[in-house]
Amino acid sequence: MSDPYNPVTIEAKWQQKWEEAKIFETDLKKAKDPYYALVMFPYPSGDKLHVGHWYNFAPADSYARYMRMKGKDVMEPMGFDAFGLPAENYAIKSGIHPDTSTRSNVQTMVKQLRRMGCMYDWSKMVNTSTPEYYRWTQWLFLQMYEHKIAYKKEAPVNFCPNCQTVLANEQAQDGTCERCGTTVIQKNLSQWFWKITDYAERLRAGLYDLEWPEKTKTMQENWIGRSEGAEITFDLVGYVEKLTVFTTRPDTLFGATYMVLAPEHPLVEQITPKDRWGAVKAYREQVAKKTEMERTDLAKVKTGESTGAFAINPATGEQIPIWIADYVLMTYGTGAIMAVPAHDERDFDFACQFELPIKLVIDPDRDMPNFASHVHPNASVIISEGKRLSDAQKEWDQKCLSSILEGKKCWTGPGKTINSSFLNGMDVDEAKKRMIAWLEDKEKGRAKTTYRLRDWLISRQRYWGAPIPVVYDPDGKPHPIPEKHLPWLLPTDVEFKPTGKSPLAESKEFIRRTEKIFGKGWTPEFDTMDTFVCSSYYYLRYLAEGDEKRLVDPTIEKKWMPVSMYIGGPEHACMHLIYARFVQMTLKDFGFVSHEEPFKKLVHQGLITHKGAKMSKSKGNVVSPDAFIERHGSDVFRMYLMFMGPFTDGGDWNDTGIKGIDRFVKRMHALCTTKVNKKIDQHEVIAGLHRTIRKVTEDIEALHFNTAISALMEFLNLCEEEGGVSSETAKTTVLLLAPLAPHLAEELWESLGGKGFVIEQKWPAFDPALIRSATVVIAIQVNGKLRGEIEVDADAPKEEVLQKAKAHANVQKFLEGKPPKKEIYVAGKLVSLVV
Ligand code: ANZ
Repeated sequence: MSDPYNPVTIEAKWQQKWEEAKIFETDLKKAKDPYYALVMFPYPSGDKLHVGHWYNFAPADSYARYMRMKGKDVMEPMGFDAFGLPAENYAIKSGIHPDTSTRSNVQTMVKQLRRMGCMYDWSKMVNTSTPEYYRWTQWLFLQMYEHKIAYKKEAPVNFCPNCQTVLANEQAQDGTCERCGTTVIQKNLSQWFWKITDYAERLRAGLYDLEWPEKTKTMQENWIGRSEGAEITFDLVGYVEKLTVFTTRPDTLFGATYMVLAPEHPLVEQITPKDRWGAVKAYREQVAKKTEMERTDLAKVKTGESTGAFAINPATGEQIPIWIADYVLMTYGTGAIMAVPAHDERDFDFACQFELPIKLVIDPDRDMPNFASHVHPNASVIISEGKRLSDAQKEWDQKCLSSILEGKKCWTGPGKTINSSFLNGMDVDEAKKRMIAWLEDKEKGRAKTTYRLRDWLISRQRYWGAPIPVVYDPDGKPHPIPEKHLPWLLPTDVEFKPTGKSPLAESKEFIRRTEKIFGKGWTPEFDTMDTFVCSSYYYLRYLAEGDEKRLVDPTIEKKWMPVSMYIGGPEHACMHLIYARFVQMTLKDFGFVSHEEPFKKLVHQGLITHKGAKMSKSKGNVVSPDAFIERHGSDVFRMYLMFMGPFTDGGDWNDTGIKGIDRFVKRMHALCTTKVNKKIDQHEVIAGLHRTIRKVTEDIEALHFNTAISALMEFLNLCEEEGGVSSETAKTTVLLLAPLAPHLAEELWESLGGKGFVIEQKWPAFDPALIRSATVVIAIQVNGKLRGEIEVDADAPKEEVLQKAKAHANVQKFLEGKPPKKEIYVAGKLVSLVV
C-alpha cells in the first residue's frame, strides 16, 4: 500500500520537478499555436497573497493548463505592478525605503506564488519599479512626446488632500479618491497629459468586436461618452468675439432664453461690465472651492451670477442675458451652454431661481406611456380613496400637462416642435437635422460629436514612480531627454514622504546629474508618472524577455498578441482597461506593434464574500489562505475556491466546504493508488468515464470549474461502488484532474506509470457513441398495444426496468390497478405486459 495523500511533500516535490525541467518556460519563437494566458498583475504590498489573489490566479491557471493539454503553446507570465501608492504607502508606514521594501515584498510574493503551483514562466517576470522596466515607461513617454500625444498644460485637476497628489479623472470617479476615499478637491496646476481624446472614437468603436463582458463594455462606452449634437455660435452684444456652445438639442434653439458660461470661462472677464465685476469675481472664488460632484449635483439649489452682458439668439434675433453658474463645467463641450429652461431640468431650476423666461418649444407627446417620468419637477401621484390608479395617473398627467403649458414645469420628453418658425410641427429628430442644416447654411453652427472622455493626466507629485524624462532649459522650456540617457534613474537621496510638492525636487543628485549632462541652469522634471502608465503596456514587456534594444520584437508581438485570455477584476473597467487599449493603439500608429487591441477576450472573476460581505480588510472578514494551505495543500485550496460557485459569480467562503474537497482529494488519491485492480472496466464505468470527459471539458471551457469538479466527484463515487478501476480509466481520470489539482495529478500520473509530466499529456477525448449507448429507450406495450416509453441505463437489471415500466402514468391507466398476468422484457428494447 502506498502512503496516504500528503500534500506538503507532494506539492514541494512537483514544484521542484517542474522548475528543474523548465516545463513552464515558453519558447516564444518556436511556439506553433500560441495561447497567451494573462492575469492582472498584483501590487507587491507588504501583505501576503490573499484569497482575492488566489481567486483570480488559481482558476485562471487551471484554464491555462487545460489549454495546454488541448495542444496550445501556452504562455502564462507573472509580474509586479510595483510603482505607485500602495508600495509607497507601505514604505511610509514601515519607514523602509520603497525600493528595499518593494524588492523584498516581490521576493515574498514570488515564493507564495510558487507554492500556488501555477504554470508561471518566471523567466519573463517583470517588476515595473526596476530601471530595466521603467526605462520603457520613459521610452513610451518619449514616443508620446514625439508624436504630440504628450503635452503640458495648466488645468484644474483633481487633488487628493490625503494622498497629497493629483488624480486622473478615472481615479476620482465619484468625487472621492480611488485609493483612500477622501473627497477630492480641484486645483489649478501645470501638468502632463496624454491626448487619449484623440482616440475616443477608436476606443468606442473597437469595443464592439471584443469578447468582453457586456457590462464592462457598456461602462467603457459610457465613460467615453459620445454625444451627438451641434456647436452653435452666438454673437455678443457690443463685442466682436463670439460665444460657441455645445448642445445635444439644436431643435430647441428657439427656446434658448439665456446663456450660461462656466465661471472659469475665459470670456467672462472680458464681457463682464465693471459694475458687475465684483459680484462675478466673488462668485468665481466661491466656486473654485467646490468639487465637480458638488457642482453637478442635480438636487442642490442652483447658484449663479448675471454677467450683465447679452448674446443674440441666432434663431429669434432676440437679446438674451449671459450668466455664469457652477453647473456648467469648463471641462465639457465648450464650457458654455444655451439654456432652454422649458426642456432641460437644470436650466429650468436655474430659471425658476433667478426668474428668467421659460419658453415652450416642444409640445409634449400626450400619449407617452410614461408621461410623468419626463416631467420635472415631478411629484408622486396621490390616489384619493375609491379611485383607480390608472384614473389617478391620467388626472395627474393632465395636471402636469397644464403646468408645462403654463411654464410651471419642464418637459424633457418627445413631442412636436412649436413656437419655432420653420421647425414647427416636426418631431425632435427631424427638427434637429433641419436646424443643423439651417445653422450650417447661415454659418452659425455645425453638427458636432463630443466625448465625455478627458485627456489622461499622467503626472504625479509623488516619489515612487518612473521619473518623467523631460528637462527644462534655463528659460523653462521643456526638452525630452534623449533616449541614450534612459533609464533616467529615480534619485535615491529623497525624503519620500508626501508633502503635496514633488519629492524629487529635494534631490541634490538629481539636479546635479541634470546640470552635468545638459548644462548649467537646466532642471529636471520633478513629477513622476501615474502607475497606470506602467501597467498600460506590461503585457508587451513579458513578450520582450528583457530585450534591452526594443520594447518588443515585432514578429513576436504579431504572433502572440492580442492576449488570448485576460482575467482580472471588474474594477479596472474604466482605468487600466482603457489606458492599455489606448497605448496599444498609439504603439500601432507609431509602428511598433501590429495589433489594434491588446485583450481579445476578457473575463472578470466573481467576488468572494464572507459572512455576507465582500471579503476585505476594511470589513475585517479577511481569511488568510496560509493556514488552509498549510493544512490541506494548495490543490485542495484551489479546488475549494473553484467549487464555491461559477467562477464569474464568486461565492461565499465557509470552512466546512474545504473539508469536503479535502475528502474528495484523499479518496481520489486512494482510488488511484490502492484500487487500480481491474483488467477491464464494466460498461457502466466506461460510459460514466466518457460522460465525465464530456462534462469536464464543456465545463472548463465555460469556466464552470465548480460543476467540472462535481462531475469528477460523481465519477469517483461510481468507481468506488465498482470496487476499483482499470489502469487506463484511472489514468484518464487523472488527466481530467490535472488542470484542477495539478500537483496531485502529477503524483498520481507517476504512480500509475504514466510517462512524462501529466501537464504534457493530451486532453482526453470522449467517444460520443459510448455516451449515447449509455441509455436506451424501452417501448412499453399493454396487451400488445404501445402505451408508453421509458429511458433506462443500457445495462439496467430486468427488475428495475419492469418496475419503471409499470410505474409509467399512461401504462398504469391500462393496468387498471391490477398486477399484470404476464411480464416480458426484451433487453434493451421492449416491455410487454398482459392483463
Ligand atoms: C440645450 C439643451 C436643451 C440641452 C435641452 C439639453 C436639453 P450630454 O448629453 O451629457 O452630452 N451642456 C453642454 N456643455 C455643458 C457643460 N460644459 N456643462 C454643463 N452642461 C453642459 O449633455 C449635453 C447637454 O448638456 C447640452 O445640450 C447642454 O444642454 C449641456 F432641452 O443644450 B443642452
